[in-house]
Amino acid sequence: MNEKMMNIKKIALEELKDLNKEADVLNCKAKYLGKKSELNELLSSLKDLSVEEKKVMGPLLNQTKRELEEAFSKKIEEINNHIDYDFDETLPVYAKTGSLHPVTLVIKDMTDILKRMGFTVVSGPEMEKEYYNFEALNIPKDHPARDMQDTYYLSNGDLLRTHTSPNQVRAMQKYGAPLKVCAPGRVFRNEDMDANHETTFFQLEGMVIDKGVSISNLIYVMRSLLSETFKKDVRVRLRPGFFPFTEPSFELDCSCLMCDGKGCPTCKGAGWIEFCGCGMIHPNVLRESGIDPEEYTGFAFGFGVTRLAMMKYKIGDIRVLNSGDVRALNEFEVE
Ligand code: FA5
Repeated sequence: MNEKMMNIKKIALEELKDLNKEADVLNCKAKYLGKKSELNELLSSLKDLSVEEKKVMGPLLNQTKRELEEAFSKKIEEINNHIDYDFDETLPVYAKTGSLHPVTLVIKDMTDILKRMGFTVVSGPEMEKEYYNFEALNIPKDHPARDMQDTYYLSNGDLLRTHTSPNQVRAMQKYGAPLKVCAPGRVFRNEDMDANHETTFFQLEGMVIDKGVSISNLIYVMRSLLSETFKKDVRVRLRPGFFPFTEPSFELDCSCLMCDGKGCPTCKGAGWIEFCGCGMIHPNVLRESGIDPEEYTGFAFGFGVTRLAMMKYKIGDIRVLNSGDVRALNEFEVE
């Protein structure tokens, strides 16, 4: 029996060696390991052996079966890793060409509009120092305002920026006053996700510092920016807000374009979507960055660009934008 078993193994492995198609390997496997295979017959005839013989042959037959199974699996894996594709290079390509992401398009539109107004585009790191994200923005350690934005801290003591406002400080310290800059970028917050909250989203920061800058300048820039971005009139409302780095502070809401302000799951029934925080730059922030608040004033704003993209392209759930699902993103009419 032992000799027969060794012989079966030898022939099976020889035959397997020359195969290069998965179907052939499977046929070969059925031949040598299937129900009607010689090896299976040997296994069935174990019952006729004496107890002593069974003790020897049983494990040997099972081991041979396992070894052959492994050899067949290995061969199939090898074949699948080396598939030669036949290409017909003359066939026409019907694949859809790529398109820009809705958020990318909104950022491009908004920065183009701001550039026409004389703003310079600047940027800063996504991994940020606490100093730029908080301290220099008039949010010292243990200030309750730190809880407004749940922060991802890094093991080296830095953090993932929770907003694009650190760019205000970096720009003021680099360029001084007068200043007119905008800074789009990705930000991160450890928040619960829902239809209009993500943990990773985009903001667009803007700031203007000069002599005699006032709230009316802020309102003018915001209004022009929004009407040009949406290419139509959108209903907005400004309400008092609180940010430690601006005084006075405001929040700007846009009438929900998914439901025309009637209330829907996207705006959670409110009819309004919060778009932006803004205000006049706090004197402490100007001073910290070496600008004299007696001489200069300024305004700053931070738009939630991902929410703007939702409204512009009528995307009811913010999570779709980060899903990376091309089929979902292709559904939106993006010019
Ligand atoms: C800020 O982040 C301030 N830095 C904005 C600012 C800049 C104020 C300059 C004053 C001067 P806030 O946390 O409200 O503010 O976020 C700004 C906008 O980002 C919101 O209005 C909203 O449109 C968007 N936003 C906030 N949290 C989320 C989130 N989890 N998912 C998607 N968008 C969000």
